[in-house]
Amino acid sequence: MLTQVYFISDIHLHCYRSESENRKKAYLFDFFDEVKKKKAILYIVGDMFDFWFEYKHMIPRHFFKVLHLLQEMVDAGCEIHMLAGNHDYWFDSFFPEELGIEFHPDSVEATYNGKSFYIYHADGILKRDRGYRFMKKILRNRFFISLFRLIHPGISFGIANYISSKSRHLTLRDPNLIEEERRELIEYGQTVIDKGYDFVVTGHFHLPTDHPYKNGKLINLGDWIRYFTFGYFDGRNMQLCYWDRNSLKKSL
Ligand SMILES: [Mn+2]
Repeated sequence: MLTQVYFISDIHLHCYRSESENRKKAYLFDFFDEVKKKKAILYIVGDMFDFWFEYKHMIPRHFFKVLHLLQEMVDAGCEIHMLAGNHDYWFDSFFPEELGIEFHPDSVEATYNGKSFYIYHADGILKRDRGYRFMKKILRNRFFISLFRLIHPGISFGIANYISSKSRHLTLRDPNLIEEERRELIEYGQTVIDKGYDFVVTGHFHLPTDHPYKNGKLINLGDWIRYFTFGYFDGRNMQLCYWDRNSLKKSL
């Protein structure tokens, strides 16, 4: 049987309960179920969590169920890869050691059935992201991380919740800016495909995109806030799919 690979990103799971959060989780768990049944490969291409910061001895309780399901998928024979996003860069040894999930702090290159993939959250690739690229270096600095770890989790996760509740980034985006971002993202994908890859899979932009170029494609995975989109490689072809939200199996 041909290797099947699923890709998902930007789920932005929050550390609080709400109706929309419960709905998002219900859809996500159904999606996980499909991947598990197929014993497929899954790439989580960044920002699965709206905030993840790993302490040495503890994990955040609100993510217990999702972590448990990931472990069940691994036990069932799925191979799972977790890429860093800009909201959830601060992973340590928990995913590889406790869950058997490979963590990738940057981009990943892989080949399945003769097709080559370049997989990247793709934060900081835009021309206007210069300031962010500088911040990224600080935020990923080992010394900074060890200082941040001294903050009590009640405070650090509290701050993260406060910031995400104030963030209106997604609802206030200027449509012109969105199209400019999509253009630049497609250009970026073309540059990578020109280097010899078949498929470029990105997250971060929340702009569902399935753009053929040469013999390959640039895919932006959209998100699980508004679009509920995922990438699916059936062994030969890659496409962006929309999760069927009418087929909810679990009760909300
Ligand atoms: Mn992101």
